[in-house]
Amino acid sequence: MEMTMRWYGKDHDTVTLEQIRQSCYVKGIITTLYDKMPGEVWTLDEIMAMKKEVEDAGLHLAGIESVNVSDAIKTRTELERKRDDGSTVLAYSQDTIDSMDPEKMFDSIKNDMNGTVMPGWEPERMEKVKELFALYKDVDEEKLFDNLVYFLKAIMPVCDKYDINMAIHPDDPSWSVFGLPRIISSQEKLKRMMDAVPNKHNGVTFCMGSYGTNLNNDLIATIKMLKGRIHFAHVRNLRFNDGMRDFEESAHLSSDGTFDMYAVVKALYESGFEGPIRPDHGRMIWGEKAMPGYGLYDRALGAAYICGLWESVEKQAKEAK
Ligand SMILES: [Mn+2]
Repeated sequence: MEMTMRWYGKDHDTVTLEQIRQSCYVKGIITTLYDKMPGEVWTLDEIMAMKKEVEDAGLHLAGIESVNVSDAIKTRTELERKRDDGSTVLAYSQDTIDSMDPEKMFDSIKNDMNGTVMPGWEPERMEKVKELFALYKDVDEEKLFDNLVYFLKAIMPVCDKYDINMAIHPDDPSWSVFGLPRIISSQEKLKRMMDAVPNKHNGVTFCMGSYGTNLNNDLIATIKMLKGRIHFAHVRNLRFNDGMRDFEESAHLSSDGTFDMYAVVKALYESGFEGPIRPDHGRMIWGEKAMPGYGLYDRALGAAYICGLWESVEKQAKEAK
């Protein structure tokens, strides 16, 4: 595996490539062309410039996240929930969602961004949310699934030719919010998608923080089922409070959250996973001011922890031979 960190580009991110490199644990960068609108063509020059910028900083361009094929919206209801130790975390509460209309939620999120703008959440785009909901009014799960399969089948010849791995990110959270359809949210639904386009280049991003939002999803069984089809992993813990639908993104450490991080890293290793891993969102600690979830310090701690787990799992497997 290659340890990576998501980077929002020098115009958006508070973290620099130089800082990421100095973490020592992180060797790869996950980024994208952030100013591209859905459907806009990426020129070869733009792609090569992005690659060069990362390589000039002594790092490797490990993957693209995300390609803007849709106005995907991610939902956390609080961006700065305070914990006892003074750190802040991203958190989600279904009660909050149920009592809110989407537009108000976007307003409250806008005020909570530490002055940063998260790509995809620009005010101009948020103003289009109404149109987006209207667009999805007649799209149910079956229709969305058919559209996805059509898209994947159409791009597979190009993926085969250039050996490009597609890695769809799961719905987050793994249940329907605001009545929008959810099709990548459980082991069963994942299997259906993998079987519909049975090509190894049609793979998934194993995002613990998303599949894990539904405690009925068995993370280890899902990793085993997806053997050979996981091309990217977001490895992160969650802590559930008060039932199943209120959680916060805890520290990566197993003992701080609900999941056994060792078991997940071990399952990834045993499935033959060789792709990039990123620590995903971090808490905001040590007074850092950054895009919620994307500060440097706690993600660096997460990267170090996951590298430690990986080394341990790998050495134990080799010793057992
Ligand atoms: Mn994720």
